[in-house]
Amino acid sequence: MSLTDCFAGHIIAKILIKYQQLPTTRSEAFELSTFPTMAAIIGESPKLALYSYWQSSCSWRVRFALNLKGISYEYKAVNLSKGEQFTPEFEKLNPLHFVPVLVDGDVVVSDSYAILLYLEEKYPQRALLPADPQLKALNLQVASIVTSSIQPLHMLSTLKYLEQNVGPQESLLFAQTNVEKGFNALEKLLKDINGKYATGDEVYMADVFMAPQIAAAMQRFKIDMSKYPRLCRIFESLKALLEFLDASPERQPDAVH
Ligand SMILES: N[C@@H](CCC(=O)N[C@@H](CS)C(=O)NCC(=O)O)C(=O)O
Repeated sequence: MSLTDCFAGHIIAKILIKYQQLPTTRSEAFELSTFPTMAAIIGESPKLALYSYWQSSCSWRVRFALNLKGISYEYKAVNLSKGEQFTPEFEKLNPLHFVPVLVDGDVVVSDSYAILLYLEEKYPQRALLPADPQLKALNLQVASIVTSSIQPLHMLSTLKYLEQNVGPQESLLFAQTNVEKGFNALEKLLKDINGKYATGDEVYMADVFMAPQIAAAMQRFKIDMSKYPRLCRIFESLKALLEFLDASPERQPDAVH
C-alpha cells in the first residue's frame, strides 16, 4: 500500500465522521465502538496477521503502530480470559504464551518491542523512531520503561498469581504502586520536553507505548492522573488521533461490549 492510499484512508475516515454524524469531540470519539478499521476503509486484503486480544495493552501498541504506518493486517483474536494463549497451536507461535504475535509471511515475531523494531526496519514509511540518536534513545528508554518496568507488574498472569497466593486487595495495590512508580519516572523524564507528544511534535515509539499504558492505568487501575500533568497532555493529543482510536480495545472484532 502506498502512502497515497493511507492518506486517502484518512480523508475517507474524516468524511465519515463529518457526514455520518459520528462523534467529533475527543471524549465522544474515544467512546466510539463502531468505527470501521483502517484496513476496511482502504479495502485492501492484508498480508500480515496480528494475534491480539482486544483488552491487551501490548497488542494495542502494535495495532497503533500498524495504523500509523498505514499497514493493513488480518486480526486473529486470542481470548486470554479463556486461556487460548495456552493452546498447542498458539504455543508454536509464542512459547511464552503472550500476545501480540505478528506473522508476516514466513516471519513470526512476538513481543511488542521486537515487533516495533521489526516493522521499523521492514516498513520504514512513517518512521516511529527519530533519526537523532539522543531522541531515539529517549524513545527506546520510554518504551522500555513501559514494557519492562510497568506492564509486567500488572499483567494478567502476575495479578492472578498474587490474587491466588496473597489476596485480591494486595494484588490491586501492587499493580497501582508499580504503575505510579513508572509514571513518576516518565513524568520527570518528559516534563521539560516541548511539543504535543512525548518527545516533540511527532508521534514516535514512546507515544505508541505510553498511550495504551495510560489508558489501562485510568480504566483498569483507576490511577489519579492529576499527579502527572505532562503525561495527561500527551495522552490528550494522542486520544485525538484516528490511528490510536481505531486501535482501541472497543473497536476490535473480539471486543465484548
Ligand atoms: N513483553 C511482552 C509482554 C506481552 C504480554 O504481557 N502480553 C499479555 C497481554 S498485554 C498477555 O498475553 N498475557 C497473557 C497472560 O498473562 O497469560 C510484549 O511487550 O509483547
